[in-house]
Amino acid sequence: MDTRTFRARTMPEAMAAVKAALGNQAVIVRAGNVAIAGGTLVEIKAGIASKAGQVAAPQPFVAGWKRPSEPAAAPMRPRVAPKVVEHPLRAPSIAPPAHPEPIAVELAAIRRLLGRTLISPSAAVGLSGPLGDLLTSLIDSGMPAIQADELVGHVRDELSPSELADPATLRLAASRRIESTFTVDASPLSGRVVALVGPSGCGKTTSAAKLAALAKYRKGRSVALVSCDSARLGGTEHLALYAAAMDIPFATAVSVAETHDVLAQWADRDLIVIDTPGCGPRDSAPIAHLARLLQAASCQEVHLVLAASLSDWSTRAAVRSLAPLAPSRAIITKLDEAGGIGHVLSAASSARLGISYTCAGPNVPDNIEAASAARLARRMLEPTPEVV
Ligand SMILES: Nc1nc2c(ncn2[C@@H]2O[C@H](COP(=O)(O)OP(=O)(O)OP(=O)(O)O)[C@@H](O)[C@H]2O)c(=O)[nH]1
Ligand SMILES: [Mg+2]
Repeated sequence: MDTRTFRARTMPEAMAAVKAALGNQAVIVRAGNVAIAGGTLVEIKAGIASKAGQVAAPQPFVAGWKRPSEPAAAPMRPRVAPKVVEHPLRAPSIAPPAHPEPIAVELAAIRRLLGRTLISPSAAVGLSGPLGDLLTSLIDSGMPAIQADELVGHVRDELSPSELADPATLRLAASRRIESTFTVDASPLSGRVVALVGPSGCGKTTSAAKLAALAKYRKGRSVALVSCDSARLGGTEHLALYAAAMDIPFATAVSVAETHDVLAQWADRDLIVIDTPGCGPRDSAPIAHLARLLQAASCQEVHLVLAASLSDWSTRAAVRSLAPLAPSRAIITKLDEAGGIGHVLSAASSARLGISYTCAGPNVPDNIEAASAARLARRMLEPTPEVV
């Protein structure tokens, strides 16, 4: 039952340490983050699945070698089921935890992991073989380890041994399962006024220009562009240049009054795309101001723009801090610059945001596509390029 604990800065590093120490038969019992002074580390508890399916502490193995203190093997006796003793005490009443949901979810996940490795020996997923490869590649792609383990468990339960041995069938089943971990909402823009919000540098302005171009050139709609980005030098000029190049009317609106005026002036336009300043996780006052502007604009759709190249922490922080702007969908940008995309799919999913568009390059209007669940799942299964 003993396990070893491995800590590293990232999940791939921790997985590499597990694999180096325990080899391909390693079974992950638990994975998560631990707080240390000055930050967090990824922590994995792992052991080796013995034939009986138990997670055993790694032992030095030399053929014919026996521990000096080991007693001589006892004669075989039939195994007797352990006696179950009813506990005489009543269960103590425990105050509800401060955050019941995450703890309950975490406990359920740990129970499932332990159940799989200890109770159901045949179900243990080690790090070797096609299922092990699938688990490793999902974790490398940024999927949270517990979610990846659960997904691999579902695939294993769903397929027969011969199907598991067929790479194409395994890939198809994995792909379908991956698709069920996030939502795509690629329906056409439903609102007349659409705003793009997100952390700085994630591609809001470029995506606003791309959406305007799609509406004007592919759908023949009358479009206007608005910038609320007065926060920094050149904030509005970037979008103004795109607007001029595409012959689309453009205006700046940085106060509630200006926003009312601009929107009244363009009451006849089919689509108004609003670009906004980048907001960080500590920008609660600018976010509150932006919320007032979007309300003044009667904005019907807010898309949260998330660059896939952003770190897991920054992505989750953006999702949380920009929640007051009530985004309903997410645009994922910079797929061309990112390694794994699992963290951004998981963040969008936990905020219940359907993915509307994906962007894989800076070119306007080319590098934008309506999101496709199958394409994103395929991307999750692609090997993440090594950085040397
Ligand atoms: N490779 C790549 N670059 C992109 C993509 N989208 C935008 N960019 C580039 O990323 C940089 C930032 O894009 P912007 O559109 O200015 O980002 P923003 O969110 O408006 O930035 P701020 O207004 O500063 O918060 C620019 O150099 C864009 O050309 C993409 O999908 N892939
Ligand atoms: Mg911008």
